[in-house]
Amino acid sequence: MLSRHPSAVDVETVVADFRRRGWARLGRVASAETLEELRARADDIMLGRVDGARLFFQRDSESGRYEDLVFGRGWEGPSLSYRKIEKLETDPVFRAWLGNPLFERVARAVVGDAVSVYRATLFTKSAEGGTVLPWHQDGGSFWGLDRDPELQIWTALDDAPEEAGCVEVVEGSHARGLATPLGGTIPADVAGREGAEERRLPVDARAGEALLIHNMLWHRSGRNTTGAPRRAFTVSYIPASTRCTRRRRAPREFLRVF
Ligand SMILES: O=C(O)CCC(=O)C(=O)O
Repeated sequence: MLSRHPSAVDVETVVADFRRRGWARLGRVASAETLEELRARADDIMLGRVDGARLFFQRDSESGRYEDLVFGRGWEGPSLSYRKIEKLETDPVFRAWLGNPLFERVARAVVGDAVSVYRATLFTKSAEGGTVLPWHQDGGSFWGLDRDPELQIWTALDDAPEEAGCVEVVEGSHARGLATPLGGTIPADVAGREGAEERRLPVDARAGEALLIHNMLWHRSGRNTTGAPRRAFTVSYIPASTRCTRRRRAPREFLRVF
């Protein structure tokens, strides 16, 4: 699956970078065959060619604006315009990728010996442009956990230059913790006060490249103007001892991967 032997990667340096800046490049790690397989699987899932009953789907908004997204509809028929597909830890192809031995080294170095997955998600920007994703953090009470998670590993399935809506970050922003107790989208006044727009750093990526993204890092992505799809797969790794704190429904159990 990997284009490099896991022991050839200087994980300690990558993790030190991640801790300091809130993000880090792991390099081009997916082999050409794996990339093909992941891309084909993404299309098969979106086009309904495989059973997606256990997955969570959300379509792009008509306008490409985040504010215009419609929630709660799930699968809306075959389309390449789904912006987000979750629960991919239940899909054999994505499950195999998220459990690769290099990600295992990274996850154990950051999270500890026993590792579970909080979420495994495809973020896609279709050839038609996709939807803007505003500044946000991936944690807070919205996530319903007994502690804030830290590590996400993001894999580009396609080239993601700036014009394709690459990930953008506010470097170092993870160090200040949550912007709001709820987590998720950063309110516009808070983003303005912190100068997020001026501090924005576009993190372009090549197909097969993986990034480490701290859950507390302010990050976002824009529309895709390339006319070609920009798909990425992101996985949130948490200590296996993490507990779900939600009360209204049965607490979630997280898949143990390492
Ligand atoms: O790929 C994207 O556009 C967003 C990625 C993201 O927000 C994440 O990995 O947490």
